[in-house]
Amino acid sequence: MKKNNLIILKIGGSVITDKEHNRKRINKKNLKRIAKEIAQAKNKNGFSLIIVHGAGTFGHKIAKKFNLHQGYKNNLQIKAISDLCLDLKKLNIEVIKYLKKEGIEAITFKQSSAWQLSNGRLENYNLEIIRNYLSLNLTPVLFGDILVDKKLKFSILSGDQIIYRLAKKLTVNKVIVGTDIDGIFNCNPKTNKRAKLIKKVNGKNINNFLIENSTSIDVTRGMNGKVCELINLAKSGTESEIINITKSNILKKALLGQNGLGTIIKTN
Ligand code: IP8
Repeated sequence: MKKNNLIILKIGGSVITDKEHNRKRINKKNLKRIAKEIAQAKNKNGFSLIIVHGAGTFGHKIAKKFNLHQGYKNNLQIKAISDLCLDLKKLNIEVIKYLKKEGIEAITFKQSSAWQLSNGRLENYNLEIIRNYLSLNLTPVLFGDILVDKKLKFSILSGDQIIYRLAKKLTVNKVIVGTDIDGIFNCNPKTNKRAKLIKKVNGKNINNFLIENSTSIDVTRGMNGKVCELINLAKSGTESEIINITKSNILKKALLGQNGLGTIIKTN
């Protein structure tokens, strides 16, 4: 693997699950197309790739119902943790299956068996196994999950925090965050037709934008949570871009090196 040839891609849970009806179902059409676009780009440019997918309808509803993001409150949460883990595993298996169908040798890295949180933030996370997978030309696939937490007993790790942690420690060429909207807007584009897309966001101008909370149930703070992680990432020297991967070929273009397809998050 060439050191500077690594792309980290987040596939938003809202894109690959049935967010519209809030059902625990895969959005097969999107997942199939996304896997195809990844394979086409990878075959053309031969980059290494780490994929992180969100939980979508397989995670946020139950996490919210039992307040799993807030840590231990009562024993009803215990069954919910086990149920949530099973659902996340089912979603992850589907993602892996679709990727493999397109010839991408994807492999799950189960973050909750290897890493721990402290107050919702990752602590002592080792990337050795992920590095080894990459050197074997495997494509590690991680996902938003529930982890043991030193302070809260357990909490939720978002895919966006995973992106931040990975990109901070690895030498990455590009960080792409795929969602179901075109990027960051000056107000919520789902509720306001006059919302304007912001092409570049940095630590200074971010406070000028009203980032309303996601319109769906999201325990990891939707777009706000995402932007916070990406601003932190930009501050540590890695820029990222939020793009709409529900639209055909946007992801493929981004993977092939095109910039300016959504909102770029950088320090200056
Ligand atoms: O969908 C959240 O990860 P995200 C994970 O990346 C759970 O925010 C379990 C809700």
